[in-house]
Amino acid sequence: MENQTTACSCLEHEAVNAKIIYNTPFIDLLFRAQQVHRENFNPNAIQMSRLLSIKTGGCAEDCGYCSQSAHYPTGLKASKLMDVERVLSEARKAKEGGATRYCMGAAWRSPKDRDMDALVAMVEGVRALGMETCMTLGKLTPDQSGRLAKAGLDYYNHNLDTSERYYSEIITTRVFEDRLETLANVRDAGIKVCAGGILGMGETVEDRISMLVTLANLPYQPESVPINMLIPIPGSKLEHAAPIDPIDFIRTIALARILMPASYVRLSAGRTDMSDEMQALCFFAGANSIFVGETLLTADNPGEDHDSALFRRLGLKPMELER
Ligand code: SAM
Ligand code: DTB
Ligand code: SF4
Repeated sequence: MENQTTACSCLEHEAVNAKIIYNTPFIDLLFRAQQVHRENFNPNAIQMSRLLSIKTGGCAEDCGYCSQSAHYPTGLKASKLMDVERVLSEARKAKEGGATRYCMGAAWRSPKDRDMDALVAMVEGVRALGMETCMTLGKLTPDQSGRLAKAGLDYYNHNLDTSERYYSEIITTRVFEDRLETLANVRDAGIKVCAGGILGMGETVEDRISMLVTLANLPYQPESVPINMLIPIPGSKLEHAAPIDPIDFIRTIALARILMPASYVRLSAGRTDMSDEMQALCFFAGANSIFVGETLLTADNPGEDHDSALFRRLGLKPMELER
């Protein structure tokens, strides 16, 4: 019975089935993930997104992993919402660097209505440059989602970050259900969903599986699934979290690929702490998207020289934009 999956599709049984997949021998797991990957994507093409922090620091939420929360002495200087022109000039540089998706992030619990005009102008401007647009601004109402959708926002990033069970260990200023509500608002407005989480925050394997099962069983699976490896931020609550075992990380990527066959699985934060070999195994396990550039929002990222060398060694190509 141990190895047999059950036919029932309630979330609890989905998690049991997912755990059986997760625990198959590593080589079998990666082989299966790679098969699923090839049925849905070119295995040698990687989608490239670029991030910009359009409003940094001073955030009211207490996310234990974040450099931008006002609750922790991380030493980060807070700034106001960036000018539209500055955002567009940064976006132009990203396009020249090969990015096809531009993701603008703000350290907010939720946007204020007075910020909406500027946000709309950013979406319209970046779209006009010929890139896909993504924003991550915290909680959104149906109205705000509708305005961003009308401006042409392609994706909204809003992560579950961890399992429902572990959520309150990481964040106390909101609940898991709030995240699901925003995801539903965004989806109802017709914006594509980017939702994933962070590994290496002291969660169990079951928490990681549960988070993926929740994502895979949303009414529609997210088009993008960012999997971040915790970047331990000095001063934050999770500064001293024990690092995740790389093999566990790769297994989780493989499970994400198997549970969400047609989604872009993004190897997101934490690549500066991964070897090239670990990243290569993540790509083999079905990751097919990365953030490019020297910085993420506030933390370091490998940068163009390192990534182009890695792509050359692995024979990977940047994915072209399908529009
Ligand atoms: N304030 C918005 C929100 O939380 O939805 C958007 C920005 S927030 C920085 C976007 C995501 O970045 C978080 O949900 C989390 O998954 C990821 N993140 C933030 N800090 C991180 C860290 N130190 N290591 C890994 N991922 C991190
Ligand atoms: C996501 O899942 N990862 C990105 C993006 N969505 C917004 C952010 C990573 C942030 C890493 C820490 C920092 O740069 O401050
Ligand atoms: Fe604020 Fe987002 Fe950081 Fe949480 S993750 S503290 S909501 S910026």
